[in-house]
Amino acid sequence: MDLSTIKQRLVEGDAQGTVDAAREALASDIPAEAILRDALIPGMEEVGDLFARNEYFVPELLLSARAMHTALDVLRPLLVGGGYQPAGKVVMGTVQGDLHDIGKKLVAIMLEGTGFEVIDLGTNVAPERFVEATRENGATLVGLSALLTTTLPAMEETVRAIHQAEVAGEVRVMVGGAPVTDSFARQIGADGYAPDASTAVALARRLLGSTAG
Ligand code: B12
Repeated sequence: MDLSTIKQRLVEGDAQGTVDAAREALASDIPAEAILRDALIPGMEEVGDLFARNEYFVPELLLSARAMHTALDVLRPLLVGGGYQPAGKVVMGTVQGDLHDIGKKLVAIMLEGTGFEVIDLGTNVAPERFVEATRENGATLVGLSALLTTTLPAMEETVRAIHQAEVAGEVRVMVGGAPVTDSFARQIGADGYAPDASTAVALARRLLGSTAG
């Protein structure tokens, strides 16, 4: 099974076909990381391009997103694997008003895979819920995701709420998502920005290292 078939089925929104193709690829010793990096992520990018060109609409996006989630569920245990030392507790969520969660889920999987404990609050998460969950779980890192330019203000508000809460000083905030940039992250007072899931892991390590002691 080649990677282009997996990608093609994801673009077609065929969840079962995507998972079957991914399983066949795994059985022929293609690593889970390669399936993710070289088939699923480029597939979602293509779906995004089709949407931008008005060739795909929301129902097609939903089908491909469902296929992506189903495939991620199959890959997750293989990506997580490993038996690493717990590296820290991270609260993750997509900011209020925003329902996109594929990228956030990928970041969460990569963090789990490298030994972090992740509390995933899901999508459309209010600023106070981030503050509450951080306190309840004693997390020292919060990851905020936003995919819409219209929800960037909610990201800013959430960073402010976390920094104003009593946990301020101990908790670091990292941000990401397609419309987020390094300069926007700095502008809203976030502690770090990463453009993708693997860079997010390096960032999380750096930020938690800097809060140690
Ligand atoms: C799938 C999708 C949907 C699905 C979401 C399903 C789901 N469960 O997530 C559905 C159909 C629900 C949807 C709805 C909408 N969508 Co939409 N959607 C997309 C699409 C095609 C792909 C997003 C995606 O999953 N990418 C794949 C992942 C892997 O990439 P990613 O999310 O960027 O994540 C990576 C990095 O950004 C980073 N990252 C992400 N989060 C975080 C967090 C941290 C802490 C860190 C460090 C890093 C990080 O790491 C990730 C992994 O590498 C994008 C197009 C695109 N190319 O982005 C449009 C897009 C985001 N959607 C768009 C729009 C307009 C909408 C709707 C308003 C459409 C409508 N008219 O109803 C609604 C809004 C709903 C809402 N309130 O949120 C626009 C946004 C335009 C803008 N600038 O604001 C886009 C860009 C499409 C376009 N070209 O116009 N959408």
